[in-house]
Amino acid sequence: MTADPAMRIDVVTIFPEYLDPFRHALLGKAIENGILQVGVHNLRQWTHDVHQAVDSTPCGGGPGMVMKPEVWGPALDDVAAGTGPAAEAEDLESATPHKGSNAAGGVGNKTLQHSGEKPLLVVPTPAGAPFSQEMAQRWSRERHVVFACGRYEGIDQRVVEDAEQRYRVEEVSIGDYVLIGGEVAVLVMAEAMVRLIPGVLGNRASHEEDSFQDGLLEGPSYTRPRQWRGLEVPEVLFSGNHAKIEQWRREQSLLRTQQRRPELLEHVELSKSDRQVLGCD
Ligand code: 6GU
Repeated sequence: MTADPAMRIDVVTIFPEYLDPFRHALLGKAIENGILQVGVHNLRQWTHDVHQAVDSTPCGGGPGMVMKPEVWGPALDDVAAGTGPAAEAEDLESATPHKGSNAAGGVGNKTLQHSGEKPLLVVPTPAGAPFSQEMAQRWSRERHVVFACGRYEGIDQRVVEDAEQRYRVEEVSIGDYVLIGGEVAVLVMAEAMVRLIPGVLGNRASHEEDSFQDGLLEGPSYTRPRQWRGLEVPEVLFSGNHAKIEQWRREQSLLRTQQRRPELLEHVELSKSDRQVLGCD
């Protein structure tokens, strides 16, 4: 037996192989260390017909196809409860398993049903609320997160409405452009969320200075050599004066934000010296 992971993620999709990147790098490491459990489920397991149809023509006409409620409903019921095909699914293993933390495999989500709290259901859609660092922060404290990947023109809206009985539901977009399906958006959101779980990033302080954590973009970074292809590392970084270095980094952050994302400055508390840097006194 291994200790309960900090978080379990389940993904329901018609393209399970799209989620393979979960097994690599940071996410794979979190799985290997027993912090994270991931189940990926093929939606077609919940179809009833020989063609395994998951979609149908839209009511009222129009282009594209809409994903069927009779398939999604039972799929989300089973994933919430850890029953049916969802109970049989093998958990994802890291691409580089060697510590054996997940080697038993297939443990499923049976321990989750006693936690009392409804799991979080995230439905990726370009019509969703904008995904943000604040959301990633909030989700990183969840015990069970389920992602429902729609394709085509989306999922019958009644599925989302009905899921409220078993889940807390959020429809979320990762930006103002249209993807073919939610799978890549799930990878984006999961990575942003999982890296914030304590113990996933080696350096605990390292996300306190992230872009967006203080509402500003991060400034430039440098490493040795001090001179490279005729370009110098800014002098101040070798001064040994930490207060001066911090002040310089703040200036760089402010100036870069003003240039690239000026709208972000409206939500940041600016000191007198910040306003001087920005030339708005
Ligand atoms: Cl979350 N899903 C899809 N299909 N397209 C998107 C998106 C999500 N966010 C932006 N475009």
